[in-house]
Amino acid sequence: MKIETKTAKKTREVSLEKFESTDNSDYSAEQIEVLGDIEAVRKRPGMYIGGVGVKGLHHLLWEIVDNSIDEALAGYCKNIKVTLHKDGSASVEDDGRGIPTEMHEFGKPALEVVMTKLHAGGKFDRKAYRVSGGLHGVGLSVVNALSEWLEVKVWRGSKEYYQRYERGTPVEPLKVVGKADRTGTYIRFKPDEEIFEVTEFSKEIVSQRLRELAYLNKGLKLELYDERTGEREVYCYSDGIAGFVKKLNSGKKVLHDVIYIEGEKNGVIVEVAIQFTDSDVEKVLFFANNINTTEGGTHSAGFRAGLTRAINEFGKKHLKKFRPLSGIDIREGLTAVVSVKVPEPQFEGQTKTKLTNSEVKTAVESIVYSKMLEWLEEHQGEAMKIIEKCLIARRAREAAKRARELVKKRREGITLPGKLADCSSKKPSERELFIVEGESAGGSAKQARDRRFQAILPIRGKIINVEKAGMNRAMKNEEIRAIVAAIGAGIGKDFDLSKARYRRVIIMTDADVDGAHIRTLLLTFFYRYMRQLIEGGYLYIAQPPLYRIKKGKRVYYAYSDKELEDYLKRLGDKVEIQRYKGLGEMNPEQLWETTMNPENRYLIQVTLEDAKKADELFTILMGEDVEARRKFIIEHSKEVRNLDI
Ligand code: 0RA
Repeated sequence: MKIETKTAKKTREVSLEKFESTDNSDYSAEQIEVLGDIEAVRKRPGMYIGGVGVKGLHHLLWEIVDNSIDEALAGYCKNIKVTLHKDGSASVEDDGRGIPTEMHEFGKPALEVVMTKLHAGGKFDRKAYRVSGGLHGVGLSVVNALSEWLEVKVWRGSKEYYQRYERGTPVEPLKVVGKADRTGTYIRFKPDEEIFEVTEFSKEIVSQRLRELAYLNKGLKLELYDERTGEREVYCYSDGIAGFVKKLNSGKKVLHDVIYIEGEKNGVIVEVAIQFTDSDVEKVLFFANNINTTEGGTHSAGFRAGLTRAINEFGKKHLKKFRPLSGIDIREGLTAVVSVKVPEPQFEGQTKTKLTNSEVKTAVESIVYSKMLEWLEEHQGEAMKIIEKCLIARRAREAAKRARELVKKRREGITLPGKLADCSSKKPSERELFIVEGESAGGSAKQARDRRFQAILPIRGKIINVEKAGMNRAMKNEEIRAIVAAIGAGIGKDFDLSKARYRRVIIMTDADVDGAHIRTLLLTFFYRYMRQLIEGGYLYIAQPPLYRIKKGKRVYYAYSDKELEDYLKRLGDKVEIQRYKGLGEMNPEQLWETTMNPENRYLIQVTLEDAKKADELFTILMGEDVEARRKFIIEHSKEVRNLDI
């Protein structure tokens, strides 16, 4: 079919002028309203078609195609042909009833009203399953207003009609141009370059949507002819959405033939195609009145509820000790298309693609439940395969969950250890943790500390040798667990310094062999499992004084033998010297003054090298020769003491 195109008026002003120049006496309120409609659409196209880019451009085409589809849904149209023309226009031809041409309002044919008035409908409004509001269904007048020109042909009542519009306004009245032995509508339009940023139709976008529409409307033949390239494609699927699911699953291992379910309830037409695969992905597409409702809605809720109920009902009836499955496990490996046709659909959500009609949930749920259960009963072998797949999915999910929980529990060390005396400050930057050997020293430290920013964690006796134990066994050790929990930043690969609850972690042990041993064990542990703590400069060793020197009423503390010598030289004789062997020999005030008070104390910041040395030395320490070990510890303990004071 070929329609002669006349030269279009270049600007809107010109075409309006032409309209205004017609006889003023005929200038009715109705005409003013129509002009206002066209102007409104051209002023704010985005309001009607969402934008003036690729999407908005194609929206024009979908508006017409949707109208033809409506004819198909009403049962009058079997073929729709879309052509993308060389001149940038597009046309849609269908074999529906044809747009009504009889006189309508204000002495105008219905066709002209439909083409020029926003939300025109009136007595010609085809209510059945129209997509109203939101994205679609804005009306042909919007397409017309945004087209440089539009031509329409209607075959109806054995006649062929023709009319042409430019930028929404008719350039001539509707005319009978011939006889017809068919019915239908042909609309060809050229998107206005004054309006659209993009004016070239995309073959890919058009063909994809037409194919989708063919799947969604079984038996309907949709043809695409791209005149620009000469390509022609025809889409027609006698098995509708069942074919859609088959295509989605091509290449996958499927557990059974596609299950096709259809039904109608409360005016809602429900169609569902289901096929389970052995994969672990769920792919379910939802459509309402041919719109892909990506945000789901009442149809998706109904589908899930109905499917879950059917499978659980079947499982309960046929399996001993059956524990009801959750929807998540049922839907693993599921491919499905759910398509509903709703008389007055309501859409909400970010992109207006969420269906909210509540009657749809009930309809979908009850149809899917009863028909699915029926299918399962009639195909028990395949039904068992499906149930088995669900049980495997559940087992895998529960195992993964347990594993995750275990890791999490370990990382968090459950809760803060009971023997931790935490500090009150909430600022990690000023918080410090003293790891103190022995209950009695721990007790003194608790009394001595400044509880605002100093926390005390007493640890008992020998902690486990992590060098030998490995992380899992190390984590079973109560002292290690307490340390991990108190620091709160995890352990090993999971360690996250940014989560550390303290800015300084201070090892405070006695100045004897046992103290040195524990310090070395701790250094080894931190080196192996919290290396970032050392690299970040968070780990310290406290230095209690070695000697207390008293002359008269004055007291001095020496932290090394050299310091003691210096004091003795300075103070002369008549001095009392006390050698500290353990933290327990100091009262809380002395411990505060000498070791914990930031004003007076000496702290050694542990470097990675120190810790590495401790780690290496430890391997030797663990030998069988007790005497060698003893000697070694004493030497090593000196090394640590002399690190940097
Ligand atoms: C209004 C009423 C009727 C059909 C149509 C519009 C109609 C519109 C388009 C747009 C493209 N193709 C179309 N086909 C039909 C119902 C007419 C009747 O009752 O006879």
